[in-house]
Amino acid sequence: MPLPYLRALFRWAQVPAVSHLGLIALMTLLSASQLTWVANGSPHNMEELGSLYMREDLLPDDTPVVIIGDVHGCIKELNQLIEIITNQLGDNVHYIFAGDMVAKGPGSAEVVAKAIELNASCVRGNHDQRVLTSRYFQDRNLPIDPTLPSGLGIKETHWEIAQAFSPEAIHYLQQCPLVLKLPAQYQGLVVHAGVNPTKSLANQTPVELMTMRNMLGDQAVPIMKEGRPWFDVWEEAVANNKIAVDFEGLERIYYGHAASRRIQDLPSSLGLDSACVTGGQLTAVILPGNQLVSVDCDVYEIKIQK
Ligand SMILES: [Mn+2]
Repeated sequence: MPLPYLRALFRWAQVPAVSHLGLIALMTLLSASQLTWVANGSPHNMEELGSLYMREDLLPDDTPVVIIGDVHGCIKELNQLIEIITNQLGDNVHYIFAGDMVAKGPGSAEVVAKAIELNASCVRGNHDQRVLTSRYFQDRNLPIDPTLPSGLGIKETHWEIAQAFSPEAIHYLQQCPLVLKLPAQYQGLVVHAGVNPTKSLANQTPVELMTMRNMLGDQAVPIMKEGRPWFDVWEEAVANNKIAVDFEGLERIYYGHAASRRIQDLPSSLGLDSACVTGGQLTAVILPGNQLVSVDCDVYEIKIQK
């Protein structure tokens, strides 16, 4: 595991020094399902361990924050959106990408280059992860693992993006955590797909955070035809004071991933994926104030009705 990830892990675990004892303490903090995933050899998981946790250090307290929904390689629309925000707020803005910056649209490399140029933060989406997983296999000359979880399986497009990406672009995606805690005044966090309201923040799994759409009982599922939208369950949990202790002060969840649901602006959650790549809009929210800004998008992918 690269050293920066270890450092992030130990910072999260509040283990003061990188040591064998620290590593043991860390492993006991990981949930059983995460350990199983590691043990099964899904290789991207090892790279991801260090990114499971929040990079609070990346977020300045005194700068407006702009969270951008799923870009999916739509570089023209991203540039238009940033131009509108720059005209309104100037350059002293901290951008956060809510995941799925890459794949489907025409400009994955350009979008990541723009994020690097902006010194933007990010959370990792399932498509970003699929590119990282592809690169992992390519670097080691390994065949694709056919048992990857639903929503994280590799398609040709992820494989090709990974082959074409520079080391800098890959590194950018690698350092995107699964959860990003916002500065305290916003009382929220950013995640790609959603959170499982029945569990603590510390016990969320990478698969849930990157792929979930609904809750079926206490299970997060990546599909919409069973169960209820996870954010409905979350809203009820917040309203009834039923969230885990480590979510307190982080009640408003900003997320992407749910293109077919478009903007979902609820008291304790805001869905920002307005389906740019299939000809919808690219949307951002400005904090403080929760102002939504959108641009219309060309059609890059035809949505297949399932
Ligand atoms: Mn997604």
